[in-house]
Amino acid sequence: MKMMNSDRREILKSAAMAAAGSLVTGGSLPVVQADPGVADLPDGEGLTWNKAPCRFCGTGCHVQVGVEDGRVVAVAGDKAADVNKGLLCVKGYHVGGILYGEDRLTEPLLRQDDGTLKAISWDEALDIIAKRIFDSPQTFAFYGSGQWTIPEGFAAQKFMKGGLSNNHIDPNARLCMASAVTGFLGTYGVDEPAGCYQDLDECDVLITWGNNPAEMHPVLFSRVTDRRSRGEKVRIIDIGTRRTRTTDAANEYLNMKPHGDVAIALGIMHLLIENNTYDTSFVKDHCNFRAHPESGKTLMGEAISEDEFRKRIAEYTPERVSELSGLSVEQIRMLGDLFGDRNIRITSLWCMGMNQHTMGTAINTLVHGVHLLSGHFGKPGDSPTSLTGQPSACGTVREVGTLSHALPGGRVVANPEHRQQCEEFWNVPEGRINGTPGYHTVKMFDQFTMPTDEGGDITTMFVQVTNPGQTLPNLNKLFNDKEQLADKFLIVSDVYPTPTTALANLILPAAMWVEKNGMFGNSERRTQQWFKMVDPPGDARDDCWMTIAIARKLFEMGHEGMQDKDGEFIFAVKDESGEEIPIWEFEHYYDTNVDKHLFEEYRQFTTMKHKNLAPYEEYVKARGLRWPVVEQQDGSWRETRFRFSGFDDPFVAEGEEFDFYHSSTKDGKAQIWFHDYEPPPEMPDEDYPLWLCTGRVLEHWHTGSMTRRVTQLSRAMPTGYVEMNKEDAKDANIRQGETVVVESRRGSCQLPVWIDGRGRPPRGTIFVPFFDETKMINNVTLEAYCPISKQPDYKKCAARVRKMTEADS
Ligand SMILES: Nc1nc2c(c(=O)[nH]1)N[C@H]1C(S)=C(S)[C@@H](COP(=O)(O)OP(=O)(O)OC[C@H]3O[C@@H](n4cnc5c(=O)[nH]c(N)nc54)[C@H](O)[C@@H]3O)O[C@H]1N2
Ligand SMILES: Nc1nc2c(c(=O)[nH]1)N[C@H]1C(S)=C(S)[C@@H](COP(=O)(O)OP(=O)(O)OC[C@H]3O[C@@H](n4cnc5c(=O)[nH]c(N)nc54)[C@H](O)[C@@H]3O)O[C@H]1N2
Ligand code: SF4
Ligand SMILES: [Mo]
Repeated sequence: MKMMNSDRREILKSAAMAAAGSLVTGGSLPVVQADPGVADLPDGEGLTWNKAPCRFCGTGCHVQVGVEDGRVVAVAGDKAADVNKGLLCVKGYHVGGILYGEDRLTEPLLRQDDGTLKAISWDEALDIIAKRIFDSPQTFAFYGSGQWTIPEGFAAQKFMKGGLSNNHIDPNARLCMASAVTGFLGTYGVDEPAGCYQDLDECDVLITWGNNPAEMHPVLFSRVTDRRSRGEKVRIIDIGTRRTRTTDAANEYLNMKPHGDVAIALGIMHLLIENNTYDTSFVKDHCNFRAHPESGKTLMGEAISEDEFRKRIAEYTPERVSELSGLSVEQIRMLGDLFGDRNIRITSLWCMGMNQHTMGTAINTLVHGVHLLSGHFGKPGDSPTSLTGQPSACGTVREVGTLSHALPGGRVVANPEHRQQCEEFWNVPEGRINGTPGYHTVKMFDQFTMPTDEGGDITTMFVQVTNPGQTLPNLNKLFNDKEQLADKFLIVSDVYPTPTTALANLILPAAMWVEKNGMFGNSERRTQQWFKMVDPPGDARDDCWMTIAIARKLFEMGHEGMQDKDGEFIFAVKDESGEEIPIWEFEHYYDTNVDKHLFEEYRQFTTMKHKNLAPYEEYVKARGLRWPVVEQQDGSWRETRFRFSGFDDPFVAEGEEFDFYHSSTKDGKAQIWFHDYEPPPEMPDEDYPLWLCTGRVLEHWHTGSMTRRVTQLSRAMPTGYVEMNKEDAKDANIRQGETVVVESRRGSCQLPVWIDGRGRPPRGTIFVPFFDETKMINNVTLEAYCPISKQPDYKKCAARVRKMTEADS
């Protein structure tokens, strides 16, 4: 048995190695692999297997985690999981390795006056934090993450809004999903996609609107490409500003200018109206028209008539759209004809190209509008599908509402009824929740890195599960200035040293992934659960515990906000005899399942917007369930695949085909928006003649803090680079591999040049991934953001590339 186990390990290891190894050579990339020949995963002699969602992307694959002698020794694709059916991408195969980097943080570290770090006890660390918050609760901010588990986010949310009456809590998902959220709210009155991954199994045409799922959602994308190998016909149209691995799998590539997506969507709607090929009955029965009022932009806008819509859209002729977008008139007509054809099923996918956009809310609503106007909606395969990036951006950020304006279950702080409902669920006194939205991410860091006497009114910040010192835009302005500000206090919980911990005053060592219990919510409304399987190293502890332990300190110091209406601790958990379990002491944290307590509390919030969740125990049994999950007469729980569609959604009345039951116009209808095209916030000029786009690569997760510590992944993609067009490089006398300076009006960064590499940018454009902490491209990027979602645009700014001079080295 032992032998077999180590055999198995070798098999898993070598398959993963082979997958990673082949990356170096490029060409046809086996980004996705089936379980390498291990059919069953028998327990025995100390090796146990248990399910968990993958730690990385919003696809939400499930893995089986093999644990032996208290260590994760193997990871395999989970055949029982509907999302990935046993498949994993290279990151998934290596997810176990992220626990075992040599420099894991294992003890709290306090920065001394001379800049060195000194190990301190947890109790000392908690005292320091609690004292700072107690002394100035309203200048404290919590910066969280779409990689928080659902209970972690819920605890942070309750601590801030239900405890401190402080709304300065925002997650990194502001940089990621905010425009998708406002796009859904503006269109359907409620957040998150109506369709599910089954759309990818059933569509005839898949359109990617400037995203690169071959590298960013590899297993999901393989659901489409695998259909071809089974002989099914599916046409993939890739619209992008550069060629990528997704382009390699596409039937057609449509190269657009940055911001061209807005014009393209308007152009398609123009043709649907002009050719009278829109879905008249769907529009009549289920849609209204909408635009911003003249007085300015608002989330919900104002109603316009169909005639008014026709009048405005008439200006977006194929010729004009061609000029704005860079597509040819024929390509625009082709897209118009495609959406005008109701005998095919069309799924649109998008991610950061549309969200990180100063017209982010607008372009999200426009693509929903293209699908609504053409009736390509609500049937399997006919769907506008916004993908999430992080493993729990949906679950923790959107559903739990950890944004500075939001409350759990689709509520907002500005609505007095919503506040009152939350106060009741939390059993806290009326008026506890503050009605003014807190700072969104860019503003929060602006206030933190601004000197206090100049109005910088955030003085203490707690960062969990995110690395803003590398990922905020325009780092010189929004983060690096912290170094000069002695009175500002930065607390960072992470698992490894990062550019963020480098400026932290207090570093807290965190437990990660299967070192703790957890729950995530993926891109298709699927809530997933896992149990702790191994101990964290040293004194590393759960993020959720940290929040509760800080709250407890404040409670003991007499902070009123940490008490509920009955004077009890807001995170009190009692055993069967009614005794309080001291979960704030880490040795007692796992005496009970804190995740389960928090989740059951959170569930109550979810029914108002029909995002109903099942009891915790149902998720223990399942490989995730897609909400709304409703109880059946026989006591079983049923998930929902297609929201708003009568054939599947339990909240659509019997006999109705569709019902947008959270319609902002309260008539069951969705909104088709009109927005005028606006130019990007910064454009190439004489001094900075290139468009700079930034993003990701297959092998690395964001800042590389985890994946760069996995040898196979870092070998496969060892260093950051700048993708250049061959002709541009030739004109500037720049060679393949040469290190150059990439600079903008905000900062600069040195990078080796890669020509005709992973991605191929057209002339006049460059692309840089942001995974390499030794090459900080976010010193160069721009912080301009969408006025409604407040999500910054990392996909376009003006830059130049120049040769290195002596002064640079
Ligand atoms: N391997 C890996 N996978 C990941 C991640 C990771 O770090 N590594 N991160 C996850 C996360 S959190 C996210 S958010 C996703 C991101 O997933 P994606 O959005 O797919 O990837 P990015 O690399 O951020 O986006 C790059 C693309 O933006 C497009 N673009 C540039 N300008 C425009 C424009 O004006 N309009 C439009 N429509 N498109 C434009 C370009 O075509 C370019 O290829 O990936 C998730 N998956
Ligand atoms: N240039 C550029 N910048 C971007 C983007 C872009 O496209 N271009 N995209 C933006 C987007 S979409 C996103 S989502 C963000 C992502 O930005 P970040 O969230 O800042 O990046 P990550 O590397 O995912 O950071 C997660 C951190 O948490 C740590 N960690 C892992 N597990 C745990 C845990 O259990 N507990 C704790 N406490 N820490 C843990 C990791 O070591 C890592 O340092 O980047 C944004 N920034
Ligand atoms: S596709 Fe995403 S969730 Fe699936 S294995 Fe790869 S990184 Fe993990
Ligand atoms: Mo993201």
